[in-house]
Amino acid sequence: MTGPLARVPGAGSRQRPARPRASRKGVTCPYCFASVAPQRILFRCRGQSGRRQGCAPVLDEELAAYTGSTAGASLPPVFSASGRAGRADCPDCGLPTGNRACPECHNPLPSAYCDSPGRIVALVGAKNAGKSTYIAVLLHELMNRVGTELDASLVACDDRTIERYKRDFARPLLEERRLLPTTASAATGPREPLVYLLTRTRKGRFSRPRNDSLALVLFDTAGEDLRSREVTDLHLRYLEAADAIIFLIDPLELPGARSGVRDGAPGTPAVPHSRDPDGEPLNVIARVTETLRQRHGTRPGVPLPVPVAVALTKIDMLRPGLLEQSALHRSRSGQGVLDLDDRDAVHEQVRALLHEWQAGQLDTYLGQQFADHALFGLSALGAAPEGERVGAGGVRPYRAEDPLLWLLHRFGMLDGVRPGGA
Ligand SMILES: Nc1nc2c(ncn2[C@@H]2O[C@H](COP(=O)(O)OP(=O)(O)OP(=O)(O)O)[C@@H](O)[C@H]2O)c(=O)[nH]1
Ligand SMILES: [Mg+2]
Ligand SMILES: [Zn+2]
Ligand SMILES: [Zn+2]
Repeated sequence: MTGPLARVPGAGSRQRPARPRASRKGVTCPYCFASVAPQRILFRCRGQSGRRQGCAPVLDEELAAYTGSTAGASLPPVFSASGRAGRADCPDCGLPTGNRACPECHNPLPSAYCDSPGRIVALVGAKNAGKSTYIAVLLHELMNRVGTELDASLVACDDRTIERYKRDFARPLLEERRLLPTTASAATGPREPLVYLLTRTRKGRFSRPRNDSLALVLFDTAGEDLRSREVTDLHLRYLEAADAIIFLIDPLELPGARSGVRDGAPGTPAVPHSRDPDGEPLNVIARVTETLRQRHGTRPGVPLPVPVAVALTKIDMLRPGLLEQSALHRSRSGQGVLDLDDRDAVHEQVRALLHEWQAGQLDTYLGQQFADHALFGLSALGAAPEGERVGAGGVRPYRAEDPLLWLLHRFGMLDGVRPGGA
């Protein structure tokens, strides 16, 4: 990057960032989304792993009820104690433990999660919008290229997250290069969020390095479940607990966008998937917005405070001419910072595309309903799939991390710069 860097603190230049959830409200469990007061947090005995022998494992019925299986639910017992100190002595074996658990579902609450308020990012979008593919790719990027760039580590908070990410996302899509199957409705079986802790080391010029943590909770919703007003209970709580929303839109579903699609691009359906008005992007956004309003208790007309990143997916399908010499065509600049000039340019370009595609309503609606929304364009795969498989070049994501970088900036974890110096 050249030119003077105008460093804008993570606190944001245009709007103030959403404030962290006040800790007196306690933490929101990233598994069942219950709001838990600090003194109600349970501890789990360290068990028999250390040199000194703790309690033997027993079946944890709450945990088994949550996962829907007794496998993996035999663990040392939980007990209650003051959760403030972060440590407590097990009343049975006397050993101190720092392992904490949710009083409702008994899932682990990592200490970094209890100590720094977690951020729950809800990922929503209509059926076939590209949510599952995006989760697979975004997490991989954060664990590799983008993580390195940000000096950030992404660590799963529990073994089930590791297992599920491998089995349902990374192995099929990234290793075997098969497209992911349609996500089954939550009605057919319990589904769990993927829970990670993203920790960034920030080196101040004059201060010691400091670690900032963000609990990243991603719940792969089935687009099908967002078609009706009767969203499942866990779903509802997930949306209500969300500190930020990433909304994915398949541009091919927008009425006027098809003229902007590559001619005969492989994988282009002859007609958009949803001829069904319930699945149209604006209607899905409107249903999610209604749900959020119930939680915030805001009157219609008062914009909601939760930041919303709205991304057009699959932009590899757009005609090259449409993107040439545009902000979206450039790759993102900046290392470990958010380039605010680039951000503004991409936002404006996507806005212009929406209006050109007779989807200006979407932009207007977002502006009315949300105090803070940003538009993005990305491609998780980087190229059109071939049949049931990823294209021959493999998975080559393009600007997939942009929405998350913007949210990190909003959360005060990533500085913004204006390379122009404005
Ligand atoms: N060209 C292109 N196609 C993509 C991309 N990402 C996803 N797709 C296509 O979109 C299809 C649906 O993607 P998914 O990630 O399964 O969509 P979803 O939103 O999880 O869908 P549901 O689970 O049904 O709600 C994939 O099978 C691909 O054909 C992309 O980056 N580029
Ligand atoms: Mg899916
Ligand atoms: Zn014990
Ligand atoms: Zn819980």
